[in-house]
Amino acid sequence: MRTQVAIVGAGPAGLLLGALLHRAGIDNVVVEQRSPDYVLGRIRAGVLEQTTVDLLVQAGAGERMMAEGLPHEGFELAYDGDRLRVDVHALTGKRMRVYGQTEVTRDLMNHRRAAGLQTVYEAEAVQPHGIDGAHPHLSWRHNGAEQRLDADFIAGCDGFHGVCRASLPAGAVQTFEKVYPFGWLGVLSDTPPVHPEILYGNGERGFTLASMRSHTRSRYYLQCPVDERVENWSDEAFWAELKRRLPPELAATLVTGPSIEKSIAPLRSFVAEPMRFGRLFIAGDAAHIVPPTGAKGLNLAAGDVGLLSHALADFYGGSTAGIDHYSQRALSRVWKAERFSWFLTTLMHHFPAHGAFDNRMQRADFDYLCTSAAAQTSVAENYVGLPLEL
Ligand code: RFL
Ligand code: PHB
Repeated sequence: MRTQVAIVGAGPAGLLLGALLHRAGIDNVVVEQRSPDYVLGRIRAGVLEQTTVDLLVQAGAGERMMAEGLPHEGFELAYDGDRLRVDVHALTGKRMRVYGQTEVTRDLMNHRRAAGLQTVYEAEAVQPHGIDGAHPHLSWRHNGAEQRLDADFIAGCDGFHGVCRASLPAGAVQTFEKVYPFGWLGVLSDTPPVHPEILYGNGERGFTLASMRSHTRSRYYLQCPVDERVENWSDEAFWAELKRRLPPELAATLVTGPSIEKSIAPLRSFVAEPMRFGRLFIAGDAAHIVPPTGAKGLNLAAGDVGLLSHALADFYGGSTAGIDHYSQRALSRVWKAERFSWFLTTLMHHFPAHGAFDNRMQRADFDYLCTSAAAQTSVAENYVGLPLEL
């Protein structure tokens, strides 16, 4: 088999890259280790930045998102009972859109099928080869048979635990990491959201997040110890703790019901540099992880593949400038999103090791935000997403 770009991973990064390349007339094949149902079963992101929305529309996969996604013009921060609404639209002229990662993935899968593009699911032992030369290829096993895909380039969109970054020679990549001393326990339920906008709360009992997928489906999170087990949390226990952490006026109106998904995610910041090695590019969670506070992970993945699709289109148009600058351009955006996610995580969580001084610093940060238009504008422009400079 031969193609122009071999894409490893059928998450949002891989599928969006495939759709954008197809739009640019560049042939591609996606190779994924899991089944389509497994990929669709992962409940993750919910908030799309303007840039991600624009890329999905450009890719030709944005129709349902534009019809069903909920436009959001602001969000709230609550700190020990005090509430601040950040009016993102008034401060930046832009808006977010609430639309689940599952739906983004489903739309991109359907788009790929309708366009007749090839996707290999349940590929075992995927391995990139020859990235130092001009003729790289991928190998894998499918139903016991060895398979090979020759390509001009390989795009590693295979997530944090993927094979592409892991297969690079030691010393070729520098990594930066911070692990936070807590995780997020998340619940999805078919109940109306407690608040029309996304609300991040911090207080004595720790962080909480009230989000949604639609007017009838809620998504809530609670900060929990890093070694917490989901089996320890009945639905009743979750709702009771959420009520204690929400501002009392919201807790009083909370509608509860059975959970349809419950899981725990650890929080980490991670960056691998550079994002290109010869004929291999890495993009999305394969190259970087942000803690979910600030909703940057999926959006960064979309930004990376937006840059990469332009770089590859330039290459096939006769210029190597785009691929030569991909890593540096992507990382410049990535580090700013890392900074913002770390800032919002630090502001909105209870840190077990913090002393009285750190707690006063946190409170001062929140008070400053409440009283400074400049500080609110900075938060708003980062939350809605920094522009993609192509
Ligand atoms: P993915 O989604 O992990 O997809 C990678 C794909 O590669 C496959 N794969 C392989 N395929 C072949 N061979 C191998 N050896 C392979 N190894 C792996 C995997 O099976 C998978 O299908 O990475 P991608 O595409 O880079 O997308 C990144 C996003 O999924 C991630 O950043 C977000 O989900 C993060 N995130 C959020 N991001 C936002 O922008 N907004 C949010 O509101 C938001 N909320 C969240 C989140 C992540 C969370 N968790 C669980 C980590 C909330 C949570 C709780
Ligand atoms: C979500 O709805 O899952 C969500 C919203 C905002 C975040 C993270 C996750 O910052």
